[in-house]
Amino acid sequence: RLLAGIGCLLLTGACDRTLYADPEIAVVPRPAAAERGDGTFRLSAGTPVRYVVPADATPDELKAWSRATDALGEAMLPFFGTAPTPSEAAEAAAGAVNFLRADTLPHDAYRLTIAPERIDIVSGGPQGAFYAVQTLRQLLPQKAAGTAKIRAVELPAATIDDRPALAYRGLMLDVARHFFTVEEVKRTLDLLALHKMNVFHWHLTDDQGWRIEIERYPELTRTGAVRRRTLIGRDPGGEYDATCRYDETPYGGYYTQEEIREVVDYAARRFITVIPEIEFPGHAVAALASYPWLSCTGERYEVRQTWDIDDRVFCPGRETTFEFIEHVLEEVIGLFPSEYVHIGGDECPTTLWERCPRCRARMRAEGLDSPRQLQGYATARVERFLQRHGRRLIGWDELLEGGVSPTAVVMSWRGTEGGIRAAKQGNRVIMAPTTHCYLDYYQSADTAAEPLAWGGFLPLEKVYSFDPLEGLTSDEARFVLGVQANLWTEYIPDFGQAQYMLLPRLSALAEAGWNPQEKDYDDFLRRLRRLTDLYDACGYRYAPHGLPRNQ
Ligand code: TNX
Repeated sequence: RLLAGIGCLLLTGACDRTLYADPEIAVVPRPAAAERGDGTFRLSAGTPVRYVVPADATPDELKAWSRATDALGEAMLPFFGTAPTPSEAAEAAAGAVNFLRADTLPHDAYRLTIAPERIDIVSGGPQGAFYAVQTLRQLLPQKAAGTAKIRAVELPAATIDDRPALAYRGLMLDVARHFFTVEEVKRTLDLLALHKMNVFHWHLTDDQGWRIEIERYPELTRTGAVRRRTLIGRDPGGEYDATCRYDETPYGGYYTQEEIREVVDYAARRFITVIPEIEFPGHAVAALASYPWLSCTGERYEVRQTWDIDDRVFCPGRETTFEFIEHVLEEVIGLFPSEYVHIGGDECPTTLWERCPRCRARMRAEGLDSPRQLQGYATARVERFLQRHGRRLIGWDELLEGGVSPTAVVMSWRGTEGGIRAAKQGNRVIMAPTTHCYLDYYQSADTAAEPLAWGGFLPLEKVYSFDPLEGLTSDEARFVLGVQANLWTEYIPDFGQAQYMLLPRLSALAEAGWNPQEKDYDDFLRRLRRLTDLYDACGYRYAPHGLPRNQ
C-alpha cells in the first residue's frame, strides 16, 4: 500500500488512487463513545448522499437538513474534486451515506455508523447531523486532501455515539481593538464549525472603535470607527513589555447592516449563533467621541488610540443616554436573531459619575448608595428593555457588583469565582476565566520568540485541563450554560496572528465544552496530531508549542 501510495504521489494526478484512512478514531473534541468495527466502507465521488425525509418534515426542516448534507459534500470536495448532490429519499440505501432523524436523540446528538455496506448518520436534528459530518471529516485522511485525483477512500468501520455536554461552546472575537474583515470573520466561523462550537460572541464596540452600522446614529461609524494606526513595539521592562504609539495614518473599519446579516446567515448555516456585544456603560470612548452628549461632561473626545481602562464612560444621569442605547439595541435586535444580547459591563470606572451632578441626582432619586449601584440601575433598565423585546441579557461578571437580576446571564472572566457565585444564587453562567480561556495570552514561556502578546501565560495543556464545572454541585452545574474562549486583539493586528493565537488552543477549549470531565492529555495530543492535518489542509496557521512533531 505504501509503495503504491508513493508511486501515485510521484505520478500525482496521473493515476486514480484509493486511500486508506487511519483505523484509529482520532477526533477532537473527543466523542462521548466510539468503537471500531470490522471492514471498511468505500467512499467515492459516486457515493450517493441521501436524506431520509420523515413524513412530518416541514420546509424549514428540509432546509436545515440540507445544511448538514451540503457540509458533507464540502468535506468530500478536496478528495474527489466534486461534491455529491444530496437527494431526498424515502428510505436508507446500501452503498450510500444516509442521513436519518431519530426523535429519541437530542437535537445536537448523533450516532455515526460506518459499516462496509453503508454509512448511517442518525441524529436528533440537523445540528447533530452537522456534527457527525465534522467527525467524518476528521476521519478522512486529510494529509492527502487536494493532492491528487482520488478514486476512493476506504473508511474503517466504526460506531460513534456523541453529544455535547454543554449547550454553549463559544468564541469571542474583539474586532474593536483591531478590525477583521467579513471574509476573516467567516473564516473564524469555519474554525468554530470544525471544532463543533456553536456561539460566536462578536465584540463590536470598545474605546478604540465602534464597528457596527447603526442607521439612526451615523456618526458612530463615521467618527467612531476610525482612529489612528497603532504601532506596537516591544519594550522589555516597560508596561506590558510593549510600547504602543500611533502615527497619523487612519485605521479602522466597520460592518454595514447588510454585512452583519451576511455573517449571521453564514453562521446559521453552520449551526452557530452570533451574539452581539454592545459595551455599556464602560469601554465607550468611541461612542462618546461620536456623540459628546453621551458623556457626563459633554466634552469632545477622540477615539482612543491606546489600550487600558478609560474612565470616560456613558452618563447614566441623562435620560438621553438610555434613549440612545435603546435605539441602538432596537437596530441590533433586528439584525441578530440570538436570544442573548451581550451588553459588556466590564471595567467601568465611576470617577466621572461621582463628580457629575446628573449622576448624583439620579442616585438620590433612586435611593442608590454607591456609584456601583448606579451601574446596576443602568444595566437593569437595559435588561428590562431587552426583555420587552423577548431577549435576555449577558454581561461580564462585574454584573454581580451592581446587584444582578435573576434573569441575567453572567460571563465569568475574572476567574470562575464570579460564575460559581452566580450559579449558586441561580443565575445562568458562561465560564470564560482568564486562567484558562484567554487566548490572547502567550502560549509559550519563551515570550521573546513569540509574537508580542498582552502578557499572561496560557499553554495548551492548561486550556485542556479546564473543567468549567469544578467547584459546583450537579444541581448548581445546571446553571452553567457552557464555556467560551476570548480573543482580545490589542496585540493581534492581523488575521494570520489571530489564527496563530487561536490554534490549537481553541481545540482544547472545544473539548472542555464537549467532554469536560474525561481528561487524558496524551490521548488529546494524539488526536490533535490528526486534527493538525486538517488545519494544514485548510491552510490555517497554528502554534507548534507542545504538539508532537508532525511526521
Ligand atoms: C480585560 S476581559 C478586558 C478587555 C481586555 C482584556 C485583555 C474583559 C471583560 N475586559 O477589555 O482586552 O482584559 O486580556
